[in-house]
Amino acid sequence: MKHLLLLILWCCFTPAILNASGDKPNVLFIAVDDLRVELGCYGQSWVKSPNIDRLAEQGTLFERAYCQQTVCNASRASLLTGMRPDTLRVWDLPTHFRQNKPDAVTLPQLFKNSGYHAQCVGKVFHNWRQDEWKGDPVSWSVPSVLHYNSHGNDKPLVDGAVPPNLASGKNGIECRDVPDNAYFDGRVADTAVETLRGLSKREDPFFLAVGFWKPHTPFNAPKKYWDLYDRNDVPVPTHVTPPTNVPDIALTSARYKGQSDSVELREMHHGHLAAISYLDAQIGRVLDELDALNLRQNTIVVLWSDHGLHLGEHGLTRKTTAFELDARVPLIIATPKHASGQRTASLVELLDLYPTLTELCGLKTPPEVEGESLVPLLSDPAANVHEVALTQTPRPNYPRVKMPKVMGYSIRTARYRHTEWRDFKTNVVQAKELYDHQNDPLETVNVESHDEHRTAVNGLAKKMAKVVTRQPNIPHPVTNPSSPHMLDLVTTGSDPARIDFAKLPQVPSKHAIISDVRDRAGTRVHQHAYLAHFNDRYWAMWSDGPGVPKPGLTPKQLRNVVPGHDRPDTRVSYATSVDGLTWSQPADLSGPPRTPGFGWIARGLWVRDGQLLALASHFNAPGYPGKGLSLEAFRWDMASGSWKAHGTVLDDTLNNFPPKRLPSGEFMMTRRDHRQQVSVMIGGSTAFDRWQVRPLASYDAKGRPEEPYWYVLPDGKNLAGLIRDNGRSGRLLRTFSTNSGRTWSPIARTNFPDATSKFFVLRTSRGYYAMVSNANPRRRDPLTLAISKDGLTFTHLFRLVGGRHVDYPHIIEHDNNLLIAFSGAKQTMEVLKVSFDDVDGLIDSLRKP
Ligand SMILES: [Ca+2]
Repeated sequence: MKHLLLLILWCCFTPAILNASGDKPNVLFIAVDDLRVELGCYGQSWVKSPNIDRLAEQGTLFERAYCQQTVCNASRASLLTGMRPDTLRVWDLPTHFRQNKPDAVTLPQLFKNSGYHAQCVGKVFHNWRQDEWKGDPVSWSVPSVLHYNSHGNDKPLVDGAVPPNLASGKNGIECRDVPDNAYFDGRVADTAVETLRGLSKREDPFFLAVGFWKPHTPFNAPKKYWDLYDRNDVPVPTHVTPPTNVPDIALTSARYKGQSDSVELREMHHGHLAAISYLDAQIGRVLDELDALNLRQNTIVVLWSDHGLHLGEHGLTRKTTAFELDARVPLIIATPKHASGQRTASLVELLDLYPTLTELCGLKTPPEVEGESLVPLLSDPAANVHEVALTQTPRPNYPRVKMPKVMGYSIRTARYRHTEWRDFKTNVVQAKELYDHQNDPLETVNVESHDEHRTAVNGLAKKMAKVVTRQPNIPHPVTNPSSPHMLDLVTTGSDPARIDFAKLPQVPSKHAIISDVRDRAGTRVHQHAYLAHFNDRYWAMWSDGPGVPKPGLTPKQLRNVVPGHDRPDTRVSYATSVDGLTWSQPADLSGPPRTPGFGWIARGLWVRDGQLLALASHFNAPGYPGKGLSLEAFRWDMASGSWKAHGTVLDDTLNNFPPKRLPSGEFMMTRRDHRQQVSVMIGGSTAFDRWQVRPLASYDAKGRPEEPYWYVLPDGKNLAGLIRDNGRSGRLLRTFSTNSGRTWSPIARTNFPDATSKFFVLRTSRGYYAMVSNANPRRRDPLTLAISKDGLTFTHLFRLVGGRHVDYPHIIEHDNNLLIAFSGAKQTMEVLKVSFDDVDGLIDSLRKP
């Protein structure tokens, strides 16, 4: 009855729901570059910005809006992903946010994924110097246009001869009598107008981002915009020296050392105003078109600038400071549903735009988004969403793919700006600033040490501590390879001691036994499981040798006790299966050892050049040390249906897992030699036996590295190497390579628990990394599955199998399943078949609400 009622309700309401989604508002998202708060609508009456002023009258103007970082790339990446620069680890120009957060869902991408047509005209994502990415193509429904270039390339494009430059030409300043579309922004406006006309005919709602390049330097607006101003009336800054008592670190090397009223400074400000008016005219054309197409009543218009600018003030030119002039930005939001002509003095951050727009359009905000929705302020401009607004800037001010040495964190309250310069590694405060905007709006005196502000300083330090929570020491292959951060579970966080191995969520699976010698009373051993899928069949291989029963135990007890192993005459066996669950009878692969007293140890299946190779090391038993060690290959001969000796892969080698492709196209695998030194072998592409050996780690290093494994990180370039620690630290060790395995960073001990037994990591077709290991440092029980999105930090830990001794896992992926092989008490060869949908279901069930 209840279901019937639900069905009736569903039938009644579905058309209404569909209709409602069809009424979603459009978004016109206007980005401008380096526009500080210098506009008519912000009270600077000398600025001619009639179109932006008109937009402000139609919507809500934010008087205290602040960017997250005072430089293009970091500010834009933060706004467009909804994450702070420290979360993204993007503080410079060359780093693209997807290098660190490959799965970030950007604001336009979320709209695209929610049924919107998302399109980009002009500079929206920072892109220059990120040639590999050129914006963020996955964010948009169609390729971006006019979005990728350098400001320096914005030279006049006209028919015939270029009219003469009537300005000085210093720093690219130009005043030429050319049409608007001689420069980038005129063409951006032309294209945006054209695009709006096309979008007005579509059924689906749109998210149109229009990114203008001005008033970023060079100041080269067409002459008619220069003519709007009389140079003699152009206001120039009165304070062209650094604030009193300012710490050096607050300044940058972009200094202005001239007088407050020099010819040079006056021209610069004239050019800046002309650039603003030129920008304003282009924005006006786009807004006029929106009105002409009757789209305004269903379109939300947002205008923002990525950060501010200095033009002589404080003796500085350009940006990347923590001063108000760089941190504060114009922000206007005009919606059809909220009152027009509103102004709010509430503190807001550009980070807030993401959740504001999702709320306005009825979309679900991703949990990673760190801003606050500003919708309450649109309804009530006197409301508050933030106690403080946080802006940051690193030192050096352009760190270029390196970790910043110092970070300037600056908070703005209604009255004060308080800045702390902190050592980025230790978090120790090196310098402080305080500006009292009530008495000193131009920030001319740092009053941090003034007695009358003592109480304010203490309160601000507390507020700062609240918003600048110390980020975990997040790993990065280039900027932070020594970080220990590898475990950060959604359930119990980063402390491995908090993991309750008895209570891990169980992964559903199908189970099968390939081979079982537990009825041999500990006289036989099965270990070192390896899998492959080749020629429509699953293949398994393992070490199969004599065992030494533990004395004094009954045959029943011996079933679950690991026998002595790695004895002479150990051989390699194999079996095959069509479905991964029903296996053929085990059969001999290696034959007897070639030298008396030696044995074979299984080392993995390698599909190379359309052939299936089985790798096995020939070793001097017992154990692996000693001369005569070699890695040998066997080849599956299809014609005879048997294994043939194929030759020596490399002498003095015990690899850990079969070779895998590097980004360079070569193969690589990790190895140990007979002296237990750990290295990588690179090559294998021109011939199966052609390799170069490079050191990975040695016993001289910290810890006792053994059984390493490696994989390519999501950036497609850098490698992570994980190593178990035979020194019994109980943690996995980690190293990174940024040059395809040729050199590796110093080994760091991570916070990921390790039972000092073999483990394996697979990058799955679902995008995440799956690691199967013995994560319980106390015993080889259970076998666990750990999941990581970025290959650096593992966020989920599940139980695969346990209640007994289990080890030597290997995983492969085939046909939407994981097949996981392992050994039980070193006397069985077993497999688990796990469906990706079940793993996804487990991950979803642990998602934070
Ligand atoms: Ca900028």
